[in-house]
Amino acid sequence: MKLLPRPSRRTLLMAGAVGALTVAASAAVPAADAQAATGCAVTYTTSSWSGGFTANITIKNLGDAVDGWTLGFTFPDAGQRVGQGWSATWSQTGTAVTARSVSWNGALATGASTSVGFNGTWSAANPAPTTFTLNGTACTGAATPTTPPPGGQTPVAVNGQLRVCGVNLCNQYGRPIQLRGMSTHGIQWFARCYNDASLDALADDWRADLLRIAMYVQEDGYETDPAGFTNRVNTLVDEAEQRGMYALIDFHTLTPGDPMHNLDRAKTFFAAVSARNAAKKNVIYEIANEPNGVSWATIKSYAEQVIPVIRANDPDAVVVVGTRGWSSLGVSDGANANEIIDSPVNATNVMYTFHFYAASHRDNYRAEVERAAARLPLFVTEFGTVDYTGDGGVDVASSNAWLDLLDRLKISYANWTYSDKAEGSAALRPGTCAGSTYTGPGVLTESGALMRDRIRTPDNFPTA
Ligand code: IDC
Repeated sequence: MKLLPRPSRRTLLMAGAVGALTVAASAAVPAADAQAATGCAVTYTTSSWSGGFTANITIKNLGDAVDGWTLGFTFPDAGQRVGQGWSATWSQTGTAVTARSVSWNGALATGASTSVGFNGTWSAANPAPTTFTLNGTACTGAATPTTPPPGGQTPVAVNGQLRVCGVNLCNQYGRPIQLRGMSTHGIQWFARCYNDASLDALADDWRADLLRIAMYVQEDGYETDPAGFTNRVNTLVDEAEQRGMYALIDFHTLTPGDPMHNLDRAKTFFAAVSARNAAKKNVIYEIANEPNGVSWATIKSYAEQVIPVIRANDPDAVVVVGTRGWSSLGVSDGANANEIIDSPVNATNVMYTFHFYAASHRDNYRAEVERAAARLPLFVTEFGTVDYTGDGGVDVASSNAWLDLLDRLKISYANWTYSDKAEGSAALRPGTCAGSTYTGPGVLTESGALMRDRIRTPDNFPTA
């Protein structure tokens, strides 16, 4: 697991429930999550008679606490059947048997046991099953050891508090770095995709440095429940921190495109998240996803009103400012980066957003990014391997041209999206988030496979 020894999840969340908005700590605890350390021991005893038997099974959880469990095993003989069962919901397909926890025995603390059983029938023979699994982990009697990340340290442990130096994002040693990671889809729609198992996969299997938390403001997002969405964002900041990943808090304005429409909401939201997360080193603030139909002067004015709210609480955090024409540096509006270069935001430690969709935005956009990158600190907080609708086929050649450019210029990026939406930009195949497996063959789309290959290459962060 890509994590250091950490305090318990519950303690962290309770400690974090402060700030301008009061939130219920209990609401921040995700339900039914798979845990980092897994392990279990099972005893299976039977009393049998001709054609029938009773099985009593004791399950001991040797891993982290679980909230909801599934026990699996396979009957050795084709004639063995589960009949009436108790203390679990039983099902059988062929010789494979599954028992799911019920409401009163789903929560199993580390070291805790619970007993279940059933009456069954047999024909030729009635041998005991040899292998059991709990939430997918084989019950070998030992907790699965957590493996340190490659190199032994997480991205946040190596790089610490970030700041802008010149046109670069720099780490605690003042050296330029590039963060590579994934964006959530809208957390109002895809909350099920962000759980312990999926975030472990992002940190450990993808070796991502960064999780962008896309909190839409409209479209059933923040404006419908400010306290609830603030709480959800804070929880994901903690989840990223526990895994040593940076968290990019995205105030996902999109429609309407004028960020001033959401100025008051932005002030309220950023006051809350900056107060609550001020002491953390892993937080970056993205104050307006994609301004559109609006001038750079208006975006700049918005930024100069929101940034002081953040700085009042969290003076040293990096802030990323959206740009004209859906964060195209103005190119999609027929302009270019000169308007920003000529009139930058009046604040320090600020970067500018550039977004692209590889099948829609090609050479002329790449040329402008390369030109602007010599003058402005840029952060690609969102991009797709597909077209600007977020759907369609992956443009492999254009995606690789973009990623090669960003790598060369050390421009940080987050790919849209780490979700299982049925659209080309999603990294996970549809249905993935209904299960508990986020690694291995079968979970990634074409876009996901391409992005994982790019993101998991070694970072080689400078340490001096
Ligand atoms: C798209 C999603 C799509 C969703 C739509 C609704 O991919 O599933 O229905 O938003 O808002 C952006 C935006 C981002 C878009 C994405 C693809 O920041 O919200 O997501 N995109 O259209 N800018 C350019 C493309």
